[in-house]
Amino acid sequence: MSNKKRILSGVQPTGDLHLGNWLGAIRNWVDLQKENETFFCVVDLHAITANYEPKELSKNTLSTAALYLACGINPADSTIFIQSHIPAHSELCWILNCITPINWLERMIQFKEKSIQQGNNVSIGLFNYPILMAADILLYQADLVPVGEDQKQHLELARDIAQQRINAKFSKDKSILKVPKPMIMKDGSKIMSLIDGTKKMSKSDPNENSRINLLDSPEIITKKIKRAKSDSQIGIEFNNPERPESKNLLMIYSILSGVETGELENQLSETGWGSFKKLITELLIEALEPLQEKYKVLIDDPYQINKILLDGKEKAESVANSTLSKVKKELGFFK
Ligand code: AQP
Repeated sequence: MSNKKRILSGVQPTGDLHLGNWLGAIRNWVDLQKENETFFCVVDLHAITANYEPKELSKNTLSTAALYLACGINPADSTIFIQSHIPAHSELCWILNCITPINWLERMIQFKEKSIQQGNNVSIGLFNYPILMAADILLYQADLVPVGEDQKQHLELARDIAQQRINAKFSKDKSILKVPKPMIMKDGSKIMSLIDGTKKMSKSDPNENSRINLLDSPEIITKKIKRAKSDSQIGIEFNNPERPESKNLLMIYSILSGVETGELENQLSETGWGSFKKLITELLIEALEPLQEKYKVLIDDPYQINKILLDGKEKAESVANSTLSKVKKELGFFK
């Protein structure tokens, strides 16, 4: 038996992956895959909880998988798969729907925020999103789930469902589902919008200038950073709550350069926004170039990606199906 911890995470193929998805999630997954048993999925069933174009969904699903690989997720160390390829996700989701109190979902902040964004077009799927996420995690009996701060509440819900609604209710002496723990990453766990340092950088923000996409060309990166919100003060600070845009760009700079934020604050105490923006533009272009090169090679070779996703499906499905059978047996389904 391996002592490795099992880890599961995923990104929704709702659009072009951005700097927040990389620095807050995928970059950390790369570091985790050697020491742990890692499962990374493209959560396409989650992506349809908002309005979407069918053609875009399949294009984004493939491109998200290719970006995982380009960012350094290695199929020799990790299982990479597409959520909808494994029907057990939807089946466990239904079972969990039936045992979760509705008021647990009514507290979810992300639903409240996203339903405001979506206006009168809100689907039941959006409300149900955290249950599907719980099914994703619990199916793999994950020990740890790397989550950004924004997803912490959803992970707590998955823990409560496993503990209080499945294990405590349906099993007296043994636990049916593993109760996962969150792995909150310190740096980069929340990268903010370039045009409003108090809002999360997000794929679904209608303003393209709010984010740097991982596949943005050097020209586009230069343009977006030029337009990024700044303030009238000299010096780039990290700890001044009145300057969220300064904090955000300094954090990005620190992660990409590997230099501590405190040291950068000292180095940049006399620097104006114009010079700082040039520095961060150069750093971003340099950091994204190798990843973009790898992406181009991968996306031109669909055979290779399809093979990786098929292998991933087989590995993931055997774990998922075994958990689902166990849950169904304990919950009284006739076999
Ligand atoms: N701004 C961010 N900073 C740090 N981490 C982030 N993540 C997303 N945005 C940031 C992390 O990326 C992983 C996958 O996210 P997701 O695509 O599944 O869902 P999301 O959090 O809803 O991401 P977006 O970009 O905001 O997508 P849309 O706009 O479609 O909802 C998660 O680990 C997340 O924490």
